[in-house]
Amino acid sequence: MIQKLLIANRGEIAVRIIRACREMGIETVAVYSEADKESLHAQLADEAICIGPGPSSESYLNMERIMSAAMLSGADAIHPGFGFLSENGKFAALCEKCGITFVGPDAAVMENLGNKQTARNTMASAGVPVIPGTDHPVLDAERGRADALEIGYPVIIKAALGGGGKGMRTAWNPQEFHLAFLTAQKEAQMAFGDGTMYIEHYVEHPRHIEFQILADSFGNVIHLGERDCSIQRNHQKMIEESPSKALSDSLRERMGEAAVKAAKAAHYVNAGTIEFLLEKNGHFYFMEMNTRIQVEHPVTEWVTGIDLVKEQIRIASGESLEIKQEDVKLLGHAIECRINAENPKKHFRPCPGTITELHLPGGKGIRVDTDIYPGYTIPPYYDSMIAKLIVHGKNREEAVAKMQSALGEVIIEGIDTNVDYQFEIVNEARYKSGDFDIGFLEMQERDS
Ligand code: MV4
Repeated sequence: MIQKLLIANRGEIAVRIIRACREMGIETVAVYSEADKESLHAQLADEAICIGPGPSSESYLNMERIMSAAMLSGADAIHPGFGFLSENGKFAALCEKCGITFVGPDAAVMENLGNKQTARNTMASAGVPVIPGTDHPVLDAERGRADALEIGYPVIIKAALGGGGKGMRTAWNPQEFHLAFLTAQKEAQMAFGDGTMYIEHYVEHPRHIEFQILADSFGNVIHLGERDCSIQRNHQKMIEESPSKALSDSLRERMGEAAVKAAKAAHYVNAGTIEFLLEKNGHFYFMEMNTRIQVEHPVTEWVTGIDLVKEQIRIASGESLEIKQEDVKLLGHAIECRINAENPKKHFRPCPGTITELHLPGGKGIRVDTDIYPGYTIPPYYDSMIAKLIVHGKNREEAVAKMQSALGEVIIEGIDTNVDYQFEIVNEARYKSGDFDIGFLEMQERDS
């Protein structure tokens, strides 16, 4: 049983976790940086402990300070949220060592999946479809060049410790390979301190489809359907929805079975996400597995009626899943727009500052997950996402109409935001048709 939980995070996700705990009768401990003294999460928690200066490296990424706060407050569990330490195997291991429940999978499982090459091999051995590619680490360009020829061009060179687009280059022919490899490897070395690479055939014009899974410590694994996250720019997701227009019931069943198989193969426990690339012809491939609660979890919550954060906490407490696969029904359609403090007209430059005026939409089928309030000053140190606007309708058409209406109502003064940019997207014919792939926003930018 978890009685007191420390949230090793900030912003809207910290608030989201505090709310789940309050409903469950669990005491909450917030940690906050000196830049977050006025933050909502620090005010809403039962206790709040300052863990250091604004820069993340000295606060939200500092394992020792967070662990000290957990010890000091007598917390018996830590929820890492997303970002920061959420996928750090060393932190999960430290929790284990200190006798604190980490709300997530155990360290070894996290590290196996964190290495995209070993994750690929785990999935391939279990019979989960993976993209044709290397089954060994690639450390030098010459070896890679031979592998690429065997795989077939175009290829994509990825960092084993990467994910999210860093340390990644495509090569369209053998002439391009050498430079692409060295560039990707150098970037990987800089970002992750490791130049281990792997190579895959480059899949053109796919959708990004991810499956939410829940796994308890008794070997029960279920999937909660998919999220279509194809609307993104520079590997930053902008709009996510569930269900995906690209999935028939039978494809959903097959991809869902593959997702469950993937989680079982990894000996996964807690909430997790299996990312797939889906080709237009219906072929799908495992890409990576995320071992955290994700930003876009609310769309799944809305179509399934399942509270994912509560399930995470129940699973971490050692409870077994009460939901059976046949009980999971996807009802209606949900869409999420990420609202960022940034200026789309200035290359999406982040725009911290003070919110002078604020109106957020509401009503039937509208949910806003945020930590902002009038007079709040957004600090410059963290991610620019300040709110998530989630809508639910009986079908995609109604959900899109609701998103158009809700975005049109938002007033955030004092800072620049991407609200108008999001409004334009959801009013585009191509977006409304639902016929898009991961190139949608890049296409847009070339047009305008
Ligand atoms: C790919 C791919 C095509 N083929 N792998 C981007 C981030 C990282 N998670 C993997 N990514 C991709 N891997 C193969 N073999 C295309 C991408 C990709 C992408 C994937 C999902 C959503 C948006 C994307 C944007 C550009 C590239």
